Amino acid sequence: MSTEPKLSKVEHAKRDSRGLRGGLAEAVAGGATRFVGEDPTLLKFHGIYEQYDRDAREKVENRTYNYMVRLAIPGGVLTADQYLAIDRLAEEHGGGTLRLTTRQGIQFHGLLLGELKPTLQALHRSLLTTLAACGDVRRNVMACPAPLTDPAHRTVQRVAAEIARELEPKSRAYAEIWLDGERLELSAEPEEPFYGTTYLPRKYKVGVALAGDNCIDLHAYDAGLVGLLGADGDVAEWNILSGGGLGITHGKSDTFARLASPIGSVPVAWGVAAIRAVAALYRDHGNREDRKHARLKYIVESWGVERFRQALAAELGHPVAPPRPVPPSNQEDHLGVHDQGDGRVFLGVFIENGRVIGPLRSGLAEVVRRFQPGVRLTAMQSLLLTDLDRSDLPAIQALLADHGIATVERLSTTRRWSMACPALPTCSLALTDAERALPAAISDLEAEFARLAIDDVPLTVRMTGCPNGCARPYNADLAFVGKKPGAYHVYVGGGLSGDRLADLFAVEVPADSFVDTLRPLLERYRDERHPGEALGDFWQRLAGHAPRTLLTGKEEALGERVLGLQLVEVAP
Ligand code: SRM
Ligand code: SF4
Repeated sequence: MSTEPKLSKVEHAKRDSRGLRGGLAEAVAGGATRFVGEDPTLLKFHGIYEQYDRDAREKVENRTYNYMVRLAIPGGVLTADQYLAIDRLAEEHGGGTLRLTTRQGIQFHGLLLGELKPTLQALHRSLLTTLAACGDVRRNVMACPAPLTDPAHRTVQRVAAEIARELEPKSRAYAEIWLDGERLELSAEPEEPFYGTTYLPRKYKVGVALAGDNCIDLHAYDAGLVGLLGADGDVAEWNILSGGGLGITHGKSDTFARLASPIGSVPVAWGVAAIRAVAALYRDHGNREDRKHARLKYIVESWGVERFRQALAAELGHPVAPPRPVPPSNQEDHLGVHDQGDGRVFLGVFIENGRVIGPLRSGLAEVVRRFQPGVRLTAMQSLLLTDLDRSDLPAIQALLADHGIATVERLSTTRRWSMACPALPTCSLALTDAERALPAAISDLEAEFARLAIDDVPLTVRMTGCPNGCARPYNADLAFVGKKPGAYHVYVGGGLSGDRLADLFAVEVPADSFVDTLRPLLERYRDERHPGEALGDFWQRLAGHAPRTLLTGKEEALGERVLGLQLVEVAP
């Protein structure tokens, strides 16, 4: 009997794709209206997803397919010209809307097949790419977007860009299919010396942060670097994190959300190589039979930290010391006005659920056109206008106000740190709404938080249309995860530090019952919280168990049980 693993269908599709080419060029050149066979799978490596309008509820044979296009923007850094080019494309091909993502990327929705090539060409002319924004490769590399001029922040941005380059796919298929063979640096190297013909087992998400500052929510990713500062104020060493990931399947106890573990530490010069070495371990040891268990987190969980550290050191060819202790981290959202450190300021603008549309879109474009700021995307779906003269702020703020764009001072604590994924009608995996449902749910929560006078402490509220975790619900103070049309599992107990997972609080709660379901907890929070204690911290104290780093798809809902208990005082 053969002992060869039975590779998943996607593994065959990658291997047989001739370097991600498949039949994509023929479909584009031949004026097809949709891609067929394995081509939609290959398309993802080019940053494109096939979708259809789920609101139309059409039978499969009647569906019109359209395409979501995702940009990978390392560290979320754009020039004014690049932002304006993206804005123009949103008008021409994206149905008048842009979507800022939870990983400092941007998406267009609803393109027809014939619009893909002109869109990718226009992006390329602006030095932007969709290559590897999706697919079984390193995804958009994240880093703190604040344009602070101290050496450590500059290092973090530089290293994110280096990792992005180091692990960029080398296949020339993207240039051939979409850019008529043109490429910024047309390479004579063999294709994919690192990835090989089957790439990685699944996506590989990476971020670069500084100790104490986790604005990119690093614990949710496959791998990350946490910079530890030396005496000169620059990064001297990196802690390496590995094995984070949030996707679970409802009802399946063998799928889990997991926070990344601190694996070890290396000198600053070894950071990029360490992330490449983690990718190599993943490439060589990941599960290629069952895509539900193929993320790196399943390897780290089964090997344990010690074995993973040893394997990493061997792959890297350099010792990996145990991880250094780091201070507790916070997630700065960078909204409002801040000094950059070079005499200029930046302004963080809240974008609800990342959706840039209508007057918000035209207002932002006008500010960018007139004042030519840099634009940086946050990991919370918002954006920063950078390199501004302080004297221009009143005019910029007046222009934003004219377009109805709220200043940070006017946001409630409930809305300010909220995020939802796109879900319906574009996402083919959505079980229910998220982006369209969260604003109303936040309004209900805002009213209840104000009534109970508990609206003074920041908290993260997140919603997704399914358990895949795209808006990172499982490490939020409060989260709603779609279970079926109109109903959500409710989770409580994460927080702004992003370094612990929530508990399942209640199951299948209709959106209009969130407040009623949460009221007993919120009333106890009002009566028993410590000064400044966030809702997630309070829940942890109430539940009295060790903070979770693992959350499976099949958990007991703890709401009623915990609320029936006496408050447990946990030593600080
Ligand atoms: Fe995601 C799949 C949207 C961040 C976990 N994600 C999808 C797809 C492409 C649906 C699909 O496969 O057909 C969604 C497209 C919806 C649409 O209509 O636009 C989608 N994910 C998003 C975005 C746009 C959500 C947002 O509100 O911004 C984010 C794009 C980021 C980017 O610029 O690259 C996005 N996705 C995430 C995150 C959060 C993060 O990485 O910070 C996660 C959880 C972390 C993780 O990866 O574990 C996440 N997305 C998933 C998963 C579950 C993966 C798993 O290991 O189980 C899927 C499903 C899959 O891959 O099979 C998925
Ligand atoms: Fe789609 Fe689910 Fe991701 Fe939301 S969490 S975008 S519904 S895959």
